[in-house]
Amino acid sequence: MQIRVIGVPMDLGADRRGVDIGVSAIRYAGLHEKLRALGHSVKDIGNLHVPLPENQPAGDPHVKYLEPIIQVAEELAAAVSEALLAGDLPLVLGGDHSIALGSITGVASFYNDIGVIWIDAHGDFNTPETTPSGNIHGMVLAALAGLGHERLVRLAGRVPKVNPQNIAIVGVRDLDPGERELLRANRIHVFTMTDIDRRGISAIMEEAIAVAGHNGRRIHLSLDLDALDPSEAPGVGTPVRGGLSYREAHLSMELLAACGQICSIDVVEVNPILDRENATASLAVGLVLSALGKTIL
Ligand code: EXY
Ligand code: MN
Ligand code: MN
Ligand code: MN
Repeated sequence: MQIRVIGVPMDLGADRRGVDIGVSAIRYAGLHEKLRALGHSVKDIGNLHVPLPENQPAGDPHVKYLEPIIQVAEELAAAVSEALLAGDLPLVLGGDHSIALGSITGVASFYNDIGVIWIDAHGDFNTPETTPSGNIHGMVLAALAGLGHERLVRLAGRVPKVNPQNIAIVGVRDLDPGERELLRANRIHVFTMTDIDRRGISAIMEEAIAVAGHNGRRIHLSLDLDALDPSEAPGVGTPVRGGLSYREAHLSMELLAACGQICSIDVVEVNPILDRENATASLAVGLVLSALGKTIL
């Protein structure tokens, strides 16, 4: 299959702490060569332009850098749906998790009904009223479910909405009080590290795939590298101890590859400034290869 690589050097959603250079770090980790070695062809369209505001945003501090994030999301949505129209699998490289607003909007505009598997230590389900930081990378899933700032919700709602019941979050271990309530009230399928410890990642991923991919629905995979334990993935913007092991993460990807329903992938929150010899970027490449069938004989 042709993989269309789209770089989005965005770190405004994470308040500018360096995840924008994660895009280059992932490419330097041998992404193209390794995808080709797996038998895929690669079309890399380079990086979208991300405006760099000079200083702290003048707007609402509860949604920092709203305008440039929306502008990039619009462009990314167009690039992703164009890739799908060409029969390619869009592989979106972040950059912080706010870019998923664009990638998922693009996928939803192409497929009428999609599921989302969101692998993350966090819920990313805050609104401007509940956010402790004003960082939009912590609000995107709420916006995709129709909650939060009206400009973010409107962008996501512009296309067939992602049904909140088709969303599964895996790896959660750090929720804010407000988002916990919103996740509960909206009956989002949240699989925490407690669930994983109790039932094992295989059972959890089978259930998450059943939720997101019900009736053969296409699935968008949004992989936040902070879902892994910081001992495996130190180079992330918001590390949280007690995450997925190396094998739990790879088995998750291998099960996703085996289900055959993945239509698009985000890889986000790699922060080379905090990394050790590009280990996290290399891990990200390895996980993408597993999601694209590396262990399927
Ligand atoms: N829940 C915290 C906030 O909303 O600020 C931390 C969010 C981190 C988001 C990273 C991308 O997963
Ligand atoms: Mn406000
Ligand atoms: Mn995230
Ligand atoms: Mn996260």
